[in-house]
Parts: sequence; structure tokens; C-alpha cells
Amino acid sequence: MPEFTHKDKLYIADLAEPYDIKKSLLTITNSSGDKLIIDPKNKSVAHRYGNTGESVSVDLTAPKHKDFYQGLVKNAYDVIQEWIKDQEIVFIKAIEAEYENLVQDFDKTLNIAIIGNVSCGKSSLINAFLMRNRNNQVAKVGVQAGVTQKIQVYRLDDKVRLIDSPGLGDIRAENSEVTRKFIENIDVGILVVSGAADASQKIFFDDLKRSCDSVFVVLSKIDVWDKFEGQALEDVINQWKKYLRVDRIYPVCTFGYDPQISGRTPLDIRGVDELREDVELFLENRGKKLLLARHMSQKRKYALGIILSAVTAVGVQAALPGKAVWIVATQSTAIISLYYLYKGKRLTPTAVLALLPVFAGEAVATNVFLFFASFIPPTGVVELAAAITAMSITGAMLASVNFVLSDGLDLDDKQALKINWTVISSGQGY
Ligand SMILES: Nc1nc2c(ncn2[C@@H]2O[C@H](COP(=O)(O)OP(=O)(O)OP(=O)(O)O)[C@@H](O)[C@H]2O)c(=O)[nH]1
Ligand SMILES: [Mg+2]
Repeated sequence: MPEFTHKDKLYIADLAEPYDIKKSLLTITNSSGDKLIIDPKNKSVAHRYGNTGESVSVDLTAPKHKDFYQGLVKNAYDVIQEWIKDQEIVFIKAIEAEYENLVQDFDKTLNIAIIGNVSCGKSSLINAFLMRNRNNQVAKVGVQAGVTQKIQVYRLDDKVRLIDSPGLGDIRAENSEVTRKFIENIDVGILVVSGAADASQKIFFDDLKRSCDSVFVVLSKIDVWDKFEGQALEDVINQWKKYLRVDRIYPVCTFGYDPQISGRTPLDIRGVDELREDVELFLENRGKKLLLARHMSQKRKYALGIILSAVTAVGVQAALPGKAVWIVATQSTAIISLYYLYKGKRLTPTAVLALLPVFAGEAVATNVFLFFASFIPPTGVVELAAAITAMSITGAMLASVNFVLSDGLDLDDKQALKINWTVISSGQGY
């Protein structure tokens, strides 16, 4: 009888329905290439010899084999238990590593400077950029010139600041601790211009360019050109591009925030989405997108973005070795991001891991499948099934987290989470 020990390579050869490891085939290969194929369901063991390829069925109930093979099956399960424990450690480490990455982003600061002549529409742009309506404006808008007296600092939280000022020179002259720090760390500069092209604005542009990594030029009040025939607006834009020597100008309209305008006149917002998208793309590359997203009035779009990118990522990760680790790390990162988006606070990895059983308990088959699929040698069918399972389970999990958070509840309200999860994962939520 060839020796088989705990150290021999063991894997789950076949995945049983409904993903129960006790009903799956187990294969143990020893150093001489012999294989023991254990079928716990039918209580049978086949012994395949490495040198001849011959396969002998072993009768587990025969008295002479009984103890040996039953011991072996038990040992096989012990080995699996050990593996699971090891995997859990790797699992938690992977999630913590992801968390560290994300936390670094949350520790960053974000400074945006909005520079432009008096009354050119800076304050209106800030409101439109942050998707505000008239009743929850961030920045005060007014017809009289200089409504924003010189420099206005909007401290959205202790890491995110917007500065609204006629020019960087004014900010420098301010000489307060806040503005001094700000000017050293401007991430995004927005130069707002309006009306016909004016070459004298180039100095403001150059000054801003020297102080920050990316400058976006906005041509505001484009509704002024609505009454003109032909391509008046296009001509103005081209001229601005020429004077400022830039490739892109963002034409916008942000009309309607002025409190003196009748409440019945709707806001006329144009071109701001394009500007916001490009600013966000720039911030995303620097891991700063969420810092700003959480101050937007409509968070749904950002939540959806977080959910969709996690769903896409797990679809790919389902084909990787040790997939369960990556999938859970991605799910956890998305939960942490959603939490930050709504609450502006960090959720610890321990808090996220404590949430996972809420979902696992309700979907034993799918979660266990993903977990054990990690140990199975890759096969096309299993890969595809794993990808589909991973994507649907992740989508449903994050959608229920999103429902709870957007309702203003917290994630320790496990009851609410469970109800949403049950509704969404059973398909009734869509
Ligand atoms: N027609 C038109 N008017 C606008 C637009 N955006 C802003 N305004 C008006 O322009 C005036 C000045 O707008 P603000 O947003 O206060 O401009 P600002 O640059 O912050 O002005 P100060 O703080 O005074 O320097 C207000 O009466 C706004 O209603 C626009 O797109 N079109
Ligand atoms: Mg203003």
C-alpha cells in the first residue's frame, strides 16, 4: 500500500451540487504520482496508480480497508480545514492591504481655486459644479459686482477647500495661514472668463498654471450668445483659445442662482457636466475623486459608479487563482467607498468583515461556491459560473448597502441591510 500523508497535494476534483464540499470529489496525489480519488457521497475511493494508470476501486466497507480509508477521508477534511484557515488569514490581509490603499486617499487634501473677474459667474459655477439647486447653494450669487468680497474660502470639510477669488495675487496678498497653505497645494485651477476674448486674461491663466497641476478654462454666460445668428459662440471660443493658448475651453451657462431672479424661472445649466467629468477624471487618477464626490448634491451617480466598477472588477477576478480573496477585497473596498461617500467617515476593515456574514448567511450556496471555487483547478465552465455568480452577488450586495446608506441609515442596522439584501438578491428590487 503506497503511503499518503497530509502533505500530499489535495484538491477538490469536482464541484458537487449544491456546492457542498462533502459531496465533492477529493483527489490526493502523492510523490509517486498515485492518486486517491475520494467520493464521500458514494462512500467510494478509487486508487489510480501513477506508473500504470490503472484504477482500482476500493471497497470502503471491506473490513481490511475500512479503518485506513475512513481515516484518510477524515485526514483529507482536516487538510481542507487547515487550508481554509490559511485562506482566511490571506483573505483578511488582502482586505487590509486594499483598505490601506484607500485610506491613503481619504487622508489626502483637495484644493480647488476658482479664479476670475468680478461678476463673471464664479459663485454660480461653484453651485452648478456641486449640483446644487437654488435652495442649497454653497456660494452666494448676486448682480452687484463684488458680491464675493475678494477671497471666499469654502471649507467643504477639513480636507476639501474651494477658493473663489478674482486672482491668485489676491490670495497671496491675503497672507493668512489658510490661504498660504492653499496656494502651495492647489490641485485644480479653474479660470472663469466671460464675454469677448480678452488677451489680458493670459496673465491670470499663466499665474494659475504656475501654481497648480491642472488648469481648466471656463467661458461662462454662453446664453448671452443665444441671440446671435451663426457661429458667434464658436468664434468667441476659438479666439479665447488663441489668446490663452489652450486646446480646450469649457463653455457653460449657470443662470438662475441669483436670489433676485423670480423663483419660477428655472435654472439654466449647460456645459457643467463636461467640466465636472474632466475634473473628476483628473482627480480619479490622483485618488481624490471621492473627496469631492461626497459634497455633490446628487450622490446616486457616484454610488452607481462605485458599484459598477466593483461588479466589473469581480467578473475579471473570478478567473484568478485564489479568487475569493480578491472578490471579497473588492466588495469590501466598494463598501468602504460607499460609506465614505454618504457618511464622510472611514469604515474599518473589521467593520466591513463583520458585515459580510449578513450577506453570506442569506446566500450560502453562492458565497460558499465562490470560496471553494478558489481551490479548484481552473476549467472554463467553472470560471464562467464563478464570474456570473461573483458579479451578481456583488451587485446585489452593494445595491443593498447603497439603499441603506442613501436612506440615511447606518450599516450597523443589520435588519435593514438584510431586508434590502433579500429583496434585491431575489430579483424583486429591480
Ligand atoms: N446671463 C447669465 N448670467 C449669469 C450666468 N451665471 C451667472 N450669472 C449672473 O451673473 C451675476 C454674477 O454671478 P456670480 O455667480 O455672483 O458671479 P461672481 O463671479 O461670483 O461674482 P462676484 O462674487 O461678485 O465677483 C449674477 O447676477 C448671476 O445671476 C450665466 O450663465 N448667464
Ligand atoms: Mg462670487
